Amino acid sequence: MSDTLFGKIASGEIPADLVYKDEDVVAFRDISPQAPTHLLVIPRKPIPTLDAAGPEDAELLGKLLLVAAQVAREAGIAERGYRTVINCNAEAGQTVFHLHLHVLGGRPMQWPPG
Ligand code: D5M
Repeated sequence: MSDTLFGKIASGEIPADLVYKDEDVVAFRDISPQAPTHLLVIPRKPIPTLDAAGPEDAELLGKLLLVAAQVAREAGIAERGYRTVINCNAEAGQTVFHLHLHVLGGRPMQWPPG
């Protein structure tokens, strides 16, 4: 169930540059940063996509957002601004099928995104 790359990072089987962890959520630096600060926030629960989340995950999804805001503040990107992104499925660019929230900051962002 947790044998994706991010499941293995959550369990500690594969190392990552962790910035936060608790019983439900882990956050770490993206290995291929798209901004000066690029963090990933994941649930320990192996939910493959946002589309696969259900009502039973409501509290966990809320916690992901709160942890994203916390790690953004701690990284020093909150005051100037940052972007959160969840890519859902292939056409949106999702490559790792363990739900993850990107936190990007430290440079001006463009809109619309590519
Ligand atoms: O985002 C998947 C993201 O995962 C992408 O930005 C690269 C990142 N990635 C891939 N492997 C690792 C490891 N080992 N550590 C940290 N970050 C990693 P997606 O939304 O699925 O395209």
